[in-house]
Amino acid sequence: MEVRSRVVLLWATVVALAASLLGYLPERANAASVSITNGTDWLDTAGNPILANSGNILKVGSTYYLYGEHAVGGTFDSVNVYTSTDLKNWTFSNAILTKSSATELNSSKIERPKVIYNSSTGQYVLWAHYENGTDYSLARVAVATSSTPNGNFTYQGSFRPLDYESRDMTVFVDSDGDGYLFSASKKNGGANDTMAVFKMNSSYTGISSFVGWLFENGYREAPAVVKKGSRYYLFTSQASGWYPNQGAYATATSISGTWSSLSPFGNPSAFGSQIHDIATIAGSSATSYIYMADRWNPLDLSDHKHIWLPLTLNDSAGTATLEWYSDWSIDAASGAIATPSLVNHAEGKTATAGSTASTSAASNANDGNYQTSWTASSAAWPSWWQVDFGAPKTITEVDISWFMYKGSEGYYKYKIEVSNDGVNYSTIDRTTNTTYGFTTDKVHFTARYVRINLVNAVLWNNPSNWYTPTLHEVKLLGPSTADATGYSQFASHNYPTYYIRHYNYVARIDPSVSPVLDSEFRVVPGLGSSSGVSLESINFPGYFLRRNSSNKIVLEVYSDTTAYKNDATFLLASGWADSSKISFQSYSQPGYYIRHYNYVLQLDSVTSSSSSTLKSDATFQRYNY
Ligand SMILES: [Ca+2]
Repeated sequence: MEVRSRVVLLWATVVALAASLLGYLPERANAASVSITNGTDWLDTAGNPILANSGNILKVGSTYYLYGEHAVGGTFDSVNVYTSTDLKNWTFSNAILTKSSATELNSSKIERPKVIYNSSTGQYVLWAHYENGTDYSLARVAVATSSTPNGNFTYQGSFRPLDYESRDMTVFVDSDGDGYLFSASKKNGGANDTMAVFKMNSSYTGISSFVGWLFENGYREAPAVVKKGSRYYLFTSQASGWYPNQGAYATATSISGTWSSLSPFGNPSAFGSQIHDIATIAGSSATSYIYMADRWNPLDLSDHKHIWLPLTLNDSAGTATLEWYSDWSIDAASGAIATPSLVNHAEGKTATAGSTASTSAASNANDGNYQTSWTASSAAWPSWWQVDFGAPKTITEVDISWFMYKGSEGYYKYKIEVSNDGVNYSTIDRTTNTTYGFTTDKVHFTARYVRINLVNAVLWNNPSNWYTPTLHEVKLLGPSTADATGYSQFASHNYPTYYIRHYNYVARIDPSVSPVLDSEFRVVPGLGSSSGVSLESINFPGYFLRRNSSNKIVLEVYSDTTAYKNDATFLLASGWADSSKISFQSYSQPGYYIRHYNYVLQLDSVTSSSSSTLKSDATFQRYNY
């Protein structure tokens, strides 16, 4: 028993260590847990893109069915269904409705498809927003049915519910079996001005009654409904075309109301997404809720991303909270969710800015509140905002919530500037950004100061940028413990007054290095493997020494790729020429070591039979500070 408990303890330690290296809380380490990664292109189990936009998830037995639409050139192609048992690995099952399923689907729009199950008829019923192929004038719903969740659905036609306009919509089956339709409708003369709620007939194939209006003249769209306990939550977006905006929700204890007023959730762009459903995952130990959303690219509608985030519904307060996680995990069997244990090192630290409007302090951009913002004193560009951690922190992700004006949306060209001394800054160039509302950058640096340089904003409808530089929130995420806080220098074995330094992004050895910062490096855990180390420049934080394709050693900004990380990782060995010193073996080129040649650092194969000159050239004395 004693031995067994020690083994268990050891294994628990290994799991906890592995989990902490991955940035996840060690609790709920479970083989069935899968990671959900946002902002990437999701592929099915055959390696093809998951073509299922703005749909929903239905569970039948132990299988999850993911439904969604696929459009080609802006017109309807198919509603597709994928199956999974773990909510991550999706296998294409069928195109349940296609443009060939009915004449009126040949040239049409089918948006926001939702499939529900009617237990009294045993039928699966698909509802969707239907339009002709050219404009949004019809404002109808379409209905199709099937006796299986992934069969070829039989088209039942399209109609306006009780003759009301119906554009963005969702359907909801209450716990008593009653079905409802929520639609962006028209009450006072404007398209989508007011949301309408309808009760379905008992077979869910039509509408039996009008329930009521919601958010009069609020121009809400993208409805999604979930029920927890006795409370209903209705999530919506604003109407702003394909641009993201501030999501908001209302609650009620009866579908007929009274509904609360709207409260915001997430950041001012709903993290660059538009909601389409809330999935309820009822597991063996927990019931969890997944915010399912589309990240549309207004510049290229064929470029679409699935955004799934854990949604927190607070029973006692009746509130909903949505936070961004680039990666998180869920166990479909238990229902348990795990989120990264990353720390927002920016929050509450000393913030300054190039200029500040009187009521919009720099500290508003790192107060943890997405609604408050720092604003510059004038519309002059560029501008900057900076935070001082007070000590070096390791940052692996930069999440920025940007200001946008509805109807005149803009994306930002920016630079992330990083410094250890507040004097010398390195640059992570993001002036190529075209993502609206919310940006998330995978980075890796250890430094004390981070400055966001707001270079320009590009407004889709205006060649001149009239925005005033504004940041709602800057989150600088990283592990609680920094990679390293000191630095090292490395002297050549055979030229002891010559030190490894970078010069014009090339690594070499020189005497009397000026500035001396060029010869100072943080020795941090290897980016590609913790069995090795990586060397991060002190005056160019976020830039590491790496081998390039010519086996030269260069200084290059971190890139979140396996190739970069492996090429920037070196295994420390006892020195070839002096075992009290060190040699650096390339992690990606085993058997190759850093050596100087004509004062420039490169990789060469070194073995015990190598010449003494080569061994000397590949040996260095390390000094720690
Ligand atoms: Ca804020």
